Amino acid sequence: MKYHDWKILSRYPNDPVSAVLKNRQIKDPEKFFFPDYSTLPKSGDFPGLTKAAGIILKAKKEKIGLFMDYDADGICGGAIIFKALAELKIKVEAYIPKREEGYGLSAAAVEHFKKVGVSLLITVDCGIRNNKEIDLSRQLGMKVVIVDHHQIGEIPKADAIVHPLMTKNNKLKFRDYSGGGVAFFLARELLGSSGREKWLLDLATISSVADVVPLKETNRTIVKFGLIVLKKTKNLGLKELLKVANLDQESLSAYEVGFMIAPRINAAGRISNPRRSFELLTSDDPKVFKSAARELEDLNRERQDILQDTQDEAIKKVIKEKLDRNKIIILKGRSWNEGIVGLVASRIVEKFYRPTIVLCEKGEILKGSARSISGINITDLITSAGSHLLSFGGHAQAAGLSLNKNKFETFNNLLIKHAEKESDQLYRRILKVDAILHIKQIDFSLLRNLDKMQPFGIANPKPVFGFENVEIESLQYIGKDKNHCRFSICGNGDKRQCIAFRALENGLDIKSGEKVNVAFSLKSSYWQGREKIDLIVEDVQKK
Ligand SMILES: [Mn+2]
Repeated sequence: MKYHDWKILSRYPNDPVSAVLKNRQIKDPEKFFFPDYSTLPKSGDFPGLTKAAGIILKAKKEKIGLFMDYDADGICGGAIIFKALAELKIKVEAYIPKREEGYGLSAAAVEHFKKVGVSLLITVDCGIRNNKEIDLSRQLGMKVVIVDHHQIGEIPKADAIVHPLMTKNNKLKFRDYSGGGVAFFLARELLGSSGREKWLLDLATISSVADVVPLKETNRTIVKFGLIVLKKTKNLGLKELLKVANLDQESLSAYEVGFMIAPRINAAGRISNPRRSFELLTSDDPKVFKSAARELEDLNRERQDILQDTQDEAIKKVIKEKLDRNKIIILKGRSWNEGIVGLVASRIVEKFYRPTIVLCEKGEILKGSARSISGINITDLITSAGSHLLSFGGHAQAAGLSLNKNKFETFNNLLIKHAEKESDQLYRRILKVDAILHIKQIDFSLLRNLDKMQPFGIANPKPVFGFENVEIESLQYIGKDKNHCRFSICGNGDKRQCIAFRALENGLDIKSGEKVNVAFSLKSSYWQGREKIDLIVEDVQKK
């Protein structure tokens, strides 16, 4: 299938769960299984928190403006602040920029706030790099509070900055929060740690999962409790969204948040107006949130169609022009959608396992997104050709960039040359297998114990186990296109059911009677009213 090799972390442990915990360097399993809400950072330990809350509460009779990023993290973060202030009967003027307005606070937005009489401006999930716009706001007589989590450059001259990476008065042990996570702490402060803030953990959870921050330490606490809140959310729009999306509220996990809920909230910002997502999450008017939920459902479907078409076109292009012979794939398309190119880049990385940049044309300018593979810092690579770019920024695994069309050839050639220096070893896709087990070790008790490790996601992936030298039996292709493969695996008189999704696409080539090694994760499902265990196949190695 798609992995070059496995990295086996343990063999035949008596207790598979202990083996997984050890692999992840989790030293105190009880603390990990049962996070304690009271271990969230105290007000005084979080930079800027008390000062920002003081400024906001003092301005409660004035007009307060709220600006946020247009993605799921920013919008949920903005909604958290909006709702916390609504609890205190404080109304705010919200401005959600469209993607075309560019990332972060803009002069146009600042002027809008001034025009409508705002005297205090709060930025959420952006602002820390907007020194110029912050200066402008202050020149126009507005106070500014920044609530952000992005990399800090020169510190802007705001009245208060709530940011986990500030060095002054920072007593945080863990600092890798999402923008919405940071907003949650400000909401808690505004509400006087009354406990009311807990109802906002549903939004903080969507932010954390959508922004792919590591689900460990206090982020794990936020998401673990946030999922409980989400299952009984008081957020009417969110409830409606779950209903329209046909999601079972009782069985929500981080997976549904990341792959079903966040994409719908993001869909508006990608191909339409992100204000609709904000309205969904903040309105108590059934007319508003019902139509917003419906619209997001439609936009998400449209987004999926556009993505599929663009992705097909991009993959064809890679194959036809043999772009995957290079150590970086750079693609451009004239009619590609700006809000989609990042998703396309992710799919290309997934398929060809190479760092990838996907650009779309906007007049004389190319704009795009980059995604990378483990071990290659894409922002460093892009920076190595930075003199040919109009703008760029990002982190190790993802970046955004823009350049003049006439610079494309130079940029393209330079980056391909620089990527050549990356070690071949990094281009081998390695599957981490937590433990090789005996077939009989897979049972309901293991499944229950693994469940305590939820929520799974970044930095706490679903455990993967393996069997060695087992035999395939009763293999059949299932599904509409006969693309999925179901088979039994047996050895030493034991037998378990496996399913390999998209088996044909992934190049799975096995027959009944063959001896193989198989790597899998576990899932329970119900069939004819009875619970059973499925082994979801991650990879198969032929003997
Ligand atoms: Mn963010």
